[in-house]
Amino acid sequence: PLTSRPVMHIDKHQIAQHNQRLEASHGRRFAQLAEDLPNVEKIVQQLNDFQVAIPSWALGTGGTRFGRFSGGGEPRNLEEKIADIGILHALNRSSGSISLHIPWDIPEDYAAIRTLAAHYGLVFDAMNSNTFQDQSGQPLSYKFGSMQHVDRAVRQQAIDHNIDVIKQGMELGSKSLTVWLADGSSFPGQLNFRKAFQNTLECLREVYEALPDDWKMFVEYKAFEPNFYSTTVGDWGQSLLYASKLGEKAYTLVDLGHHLPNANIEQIVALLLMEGKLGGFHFNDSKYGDDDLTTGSIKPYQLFLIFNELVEGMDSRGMDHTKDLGWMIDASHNLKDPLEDLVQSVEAILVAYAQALLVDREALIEAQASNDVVQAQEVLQHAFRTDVRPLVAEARKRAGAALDPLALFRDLDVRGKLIKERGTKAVATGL
Ligand code: PSV
Ligand code: MN
Ligand code: MN
Repeated sequence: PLTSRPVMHIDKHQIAQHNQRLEASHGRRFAQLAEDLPNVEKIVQQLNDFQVAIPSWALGTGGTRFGRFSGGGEPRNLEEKIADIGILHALNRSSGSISLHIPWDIPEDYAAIRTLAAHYGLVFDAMNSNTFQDQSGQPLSYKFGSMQHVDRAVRQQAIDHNIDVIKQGMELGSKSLTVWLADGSSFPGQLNFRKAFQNTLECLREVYEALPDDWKMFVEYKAFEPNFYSTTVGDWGQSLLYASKLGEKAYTLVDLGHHLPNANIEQIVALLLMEGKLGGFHFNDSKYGDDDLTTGSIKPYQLFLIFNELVEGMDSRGMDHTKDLGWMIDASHNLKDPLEDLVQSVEAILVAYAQALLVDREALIEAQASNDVVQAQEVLQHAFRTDVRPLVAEARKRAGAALDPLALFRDLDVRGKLIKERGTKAVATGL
């Protein structure tokens, strides 16, 4: 039984009523699109099956280190974060899992947390460890790094934390650990690069040893920030080095915001897939750096090109789109309602995925084989310029979700009700 049942929830009847109102216009748009597509049923099914994990830290207003402007009604604890993702999942049926960050999230009663998540149809995606901040009561500081640290005792503390996170994840039914390290240096000469790498590798090895057989470890890279001269897992090459040396349960995780400007992320994705070392994604978008803006809000064509490589690469390796890679959002904002923003992010991901599924593979192969550059571009852009939103909406409808989740969120005044329940001053824990 649930210990606390939130007041705000969305039920089947509200969704059915909403869908009924939109059915006529949706039906027309879908039928028109379906007429031109040979494999529409398969695509709708693939969209239906696709799930994107929601990070627990995206449910509050974050975004900048200069200030925070809460909109009110933010989740005050893990239970309320799960309830928020429950709302999101009820609206779109594509957000069926939550990714926790330890110790921002502190599960006290694992069984109760699992029951609560199951109540909303949610499971636990990757667990995230945190050795980039000092926590209260922690004996040693991470000021000069964690796994790269010159002091073995600091390194041990980071190892112990990661192993503890694995144990917590096992209690919750998670199957993966994401390690993102802020380790690096801000000034030339500060660090011996090779020693920093070796120390980090040694620590990761110890954590890897503690990983259950059916778990994966994701090594996330990031070019800069908080360190601005070097980062010890700074790019996909370094991440791939660690993952290769660690073993078959270790993979590279691509966060879209973690590259130097203009990096060709789709090419990185293609090669990691080829090597069987792509583990998963953190979706977001950026103009400058690790901006963590809404996925698809700045470079939708890049997002489509990434999905194009994913679909092509996964299909050629016989991989299952729904479970062989970890799909997660990693974003945090200052301006938008966090739940509305997540509705937009998930929609953008599904739109890019649908467009990639539309690509005429045979025509593309033919164009490539004959060096027909113009035709290759035509093939890709034909898919990208197709308005696939009716496909995504149809998949939602068939899953029992809302045809227009954002409109329903607003019609039901979800945020207003959350504010009533939690107050205007409620601020989520996290960054
Ligand atoms: C670091 O910028 C990062 O992308 C990592 O995934 C962290 O876990 C997350 O952001 C924290 O906000
Ligand atoms: Mn990330
Ligand atoms: Mn990031």
